[in-house]
Amino acid sequence: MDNKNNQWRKDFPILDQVVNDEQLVYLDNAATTQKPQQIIDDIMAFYQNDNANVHRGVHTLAERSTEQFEEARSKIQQFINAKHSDEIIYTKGTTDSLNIIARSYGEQNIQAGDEIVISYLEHHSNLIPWQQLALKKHATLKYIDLDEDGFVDLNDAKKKITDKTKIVSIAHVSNVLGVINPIKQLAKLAHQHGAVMVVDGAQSVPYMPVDVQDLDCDFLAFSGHKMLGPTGLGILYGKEDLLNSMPPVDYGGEMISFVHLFDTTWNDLPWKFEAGTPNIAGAIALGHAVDYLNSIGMDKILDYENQLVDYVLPKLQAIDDLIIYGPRDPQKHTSVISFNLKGLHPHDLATGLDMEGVAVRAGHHCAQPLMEYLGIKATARASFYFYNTKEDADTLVNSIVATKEFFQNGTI
Ligand code: 7TS
Repeated sequence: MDNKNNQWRKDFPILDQVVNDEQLVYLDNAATTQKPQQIIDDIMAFYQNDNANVHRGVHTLAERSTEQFEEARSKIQQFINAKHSDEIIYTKGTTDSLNIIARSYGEQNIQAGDEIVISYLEHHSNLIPWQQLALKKHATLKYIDLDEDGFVDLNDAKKKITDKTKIVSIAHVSNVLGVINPIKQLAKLAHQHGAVMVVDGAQSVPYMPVDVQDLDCDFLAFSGHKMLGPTGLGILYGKEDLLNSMPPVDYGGEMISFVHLFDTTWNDLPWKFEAGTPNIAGAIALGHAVDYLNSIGMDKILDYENQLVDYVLPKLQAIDDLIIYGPRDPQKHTSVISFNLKGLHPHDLATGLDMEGVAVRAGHHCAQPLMEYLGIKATARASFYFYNTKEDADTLVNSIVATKEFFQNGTI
């Protein structure tokens, strides 16, 4: 698990650079992952050889680009084990996908007095759409408590999810606490009460095998850029019968069947939800990203990252004055690790780490209600991917110690 023996690292040219006179150690993968050279080449090749708008022309380039665009959809369908490829909607990202669910399914199904249930650890993308929907419809927004490790608490979920609940929406993996939430049980609970289960998969789909049929979730949202693909392209998965029953939210080209002067009929799935020219190169590149991830195997990626956590978490726990959030047990912690050094603002800590070449994120991580729940303002956060190594972990640990000494003594 050192840099030389990591067979994937060489595919990521961006990692091979010096910042602030130090070798870059990129540990901000929960924000966005780096892209392998193969994907960068594929995007260039598309624009060099095949670029044309999809579904519009009978000419050869249009056929080529449409074929690749739809082939990528099938790859993504298989990747999350969806039953049908028309259950895969291209969106701009997780945020866009969640907003579409709220504006389409939510607007159609939520009435005054209904309940929407989320949790305290949600990213703003899985909070504000529900909060605003509840405000607009005079519905009630309820928050499930977290247990002492930071997991969404199933006992509290049993109290909060009632027959009034229409939507339950929970992050599969937290972008702050590094916990994997019990989605399967939550989906069962939601269904027992006649509610739909929405899963924010932004941090889980890149990191572990995700099977929508096994989870029995009704919707899943995720982003291509957190799983080796380009920015601006994400996925909304929904069960076919639900998507068929939902109105489109954006109007324009592609999403129509017939337009008359005073009314319009909608296109079939998935295009009903894909108004306008989509991010064609992005979708095709995400298909290639899925190929790349499959060539490693999602089980292997999960296993590799678990080994990294086993290695780094005890070392971080051994640093005096370093507070680590989420489970103490490495077996329960994903490779998203948030921490604070006592007496130091996380931005100062992240700046100190940047001086050592280590890229981490600091801030509220778009989870202000979670920060409030934890009684803090912000944290620093290191997040690993399969191209990170034990050497990267050692550099992180040594750099935290060096930063601590610098701020305590003015010297390293
Ligand atoms: N949900 C979770 C759990 C996330 O971690 C993020 C992005 C989103 C939703 C939104 O994804 P987007 O692709 O639509 O922006 N999280 C982070 C993060 O933790 N740092 O930067 C982005």
